[in-house]
Amino acid sequence: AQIAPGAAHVPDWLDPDAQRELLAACREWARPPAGLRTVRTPGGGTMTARQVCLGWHWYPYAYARTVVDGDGTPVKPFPSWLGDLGRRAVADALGPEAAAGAAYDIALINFYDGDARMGMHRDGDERSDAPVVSLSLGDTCVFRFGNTETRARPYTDVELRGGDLFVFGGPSRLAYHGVPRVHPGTAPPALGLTGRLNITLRVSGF
Ligand code: MD3
Ligand code: FE
Repeated sequence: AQIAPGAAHVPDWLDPDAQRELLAACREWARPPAGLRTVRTPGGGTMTARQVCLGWHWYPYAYARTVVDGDGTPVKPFPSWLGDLGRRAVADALGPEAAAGAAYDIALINFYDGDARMGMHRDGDERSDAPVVSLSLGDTCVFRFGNTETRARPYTDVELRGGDLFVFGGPSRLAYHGVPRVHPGTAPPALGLTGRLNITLRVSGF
């Protein structure tokens, strides 16, 4: 379903096997070196979701090839199968024209426990306007999709469940968005994940 121009939600895009495989890969990527870390913002705040990056390392508010705000090691490579998954996701959500030539080279993976949230923000550190692909695993969350002008209303709240795909392209690429709440204990029990995990795929343009 399209929720705004260029923003499409595809519930249940990942089948249970695909969810299991993606979770296993995320757990591997979360291990040190260059593993899961707590992100500290320049203002002295701490993000409640913990993060691991592939391809390029994001630190507020820029990209680097090493974990400059962590163990200093090289960022793990972005695997080509993940780029294929990203193009398939965009083609399914927005159509084949939108996916053509999108060379995904960044993955940001956020791990949320029951109390974790993400404040309203825009993602503007990439130089490409290629659509951002979001894949969710585990607990359901409230995803807040706003407007391009301000972090306040008007916005639309959408439930994002494990297995859901969301793609943000066109005019939605620079919209404010956030995660005001996670619903603990709503993950499919067979997956074996406590909490929520979100993978975003991006094109750096670098
Ligand atoms: C809209 N992640 O990693 S996913 C982020 O659930 C981020 O972890 C949230 O916001 C999460 O930056 C929300 C949905 C999402 C991701 C990227 C976007 C929406 C977006 C980029 C541009 C516009
Ligand atoms: Fe974001």
